[in-house]
Amino acid sequence: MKKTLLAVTALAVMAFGSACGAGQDLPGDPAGEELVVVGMSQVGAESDWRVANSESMKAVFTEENGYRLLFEDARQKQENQITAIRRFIQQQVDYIVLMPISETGWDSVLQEAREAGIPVILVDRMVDVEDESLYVAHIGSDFWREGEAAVDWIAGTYPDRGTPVRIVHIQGTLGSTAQLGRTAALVEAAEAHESWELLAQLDGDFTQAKAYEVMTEYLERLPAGYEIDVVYCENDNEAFGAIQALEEGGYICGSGGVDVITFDATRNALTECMKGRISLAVECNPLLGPLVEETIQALEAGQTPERHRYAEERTFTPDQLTEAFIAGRTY
Ligand code: GZL
Ligand code: ZN
Repeated sequence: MKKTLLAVTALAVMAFGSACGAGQDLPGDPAGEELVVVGMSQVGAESDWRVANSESMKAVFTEENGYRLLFEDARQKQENQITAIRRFIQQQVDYIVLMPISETGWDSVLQEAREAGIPVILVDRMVDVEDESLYVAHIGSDFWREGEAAVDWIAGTYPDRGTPVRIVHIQGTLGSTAQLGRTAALVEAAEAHESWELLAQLDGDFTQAKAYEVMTEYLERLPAGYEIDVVYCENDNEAFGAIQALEEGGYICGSGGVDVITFDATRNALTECMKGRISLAVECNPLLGPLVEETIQALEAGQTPERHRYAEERTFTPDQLTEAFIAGRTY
């Protein structure tokens, strides 16, 4: 009902000029509505991390806090994100918040947003655009640094003593900043340690189902009992799928067996880590809603926000985890 009313209002206002000036607010809003209208394009709901990220946004951008949030789930398709951004432009939202699924393919739609005078804020992953002024700020993670933490752990756990360190690499959504950074750290480290052998690079697309499928297929091609030292999973949901495939293939996951490494460190992964089936969980903080709001508040106040802000992140090993600690985590 609201949308239809809005559409009718928008048409009426277009005929008589917008009620609150271009790019200020939804056209035709009743005078005095001070809600800041945020059009938000989310990647999807592919992982526990993504669900926590969406919840963090919805908890902040509420009417009580002074916002009208238009939230669109792109179901893992870039074209759905581009369609959503064009809809936000037509609705003349005040801000566009984009969690870009991949780095490329954004130049033209972000130019349309700029021509409409709507600031774009990037969250989580990055975009690779010719003109960096197409977005005003980025809040997310340093994925390279996350990968560095993981490969430092491998180097510490497998000191170079001439025997091969056999690593299976399960990548996240190809072309996403999270995949690019976490992959680059591993590939560079594997080149620096001649005893490391990257046995395979599999595309797990950040989902449990895909990781289970590609890991199962890979294990079927391996000689029975072939030694695997590390499985480097670029997010928790991939780790869950890989562990299931490994255990079905007769492997033991954990120290003395296959060392599974994961990124995100959501509660479920921390529980598996506490039990020892995951050897290292690298945190990737999804709770970015408050940081995004700080950026919008700065823009509302006519200030220039920090261009890049990174979430605080750490790593976890089994000895550091207790049920109480995990229960106290918010995601
Ligand atoms: C990382 C984020 C990644 C998570 C995955 O910031 O882009 O996407 O690591 C999610 O769980 O699918
Ligand atoms: Zn991160």
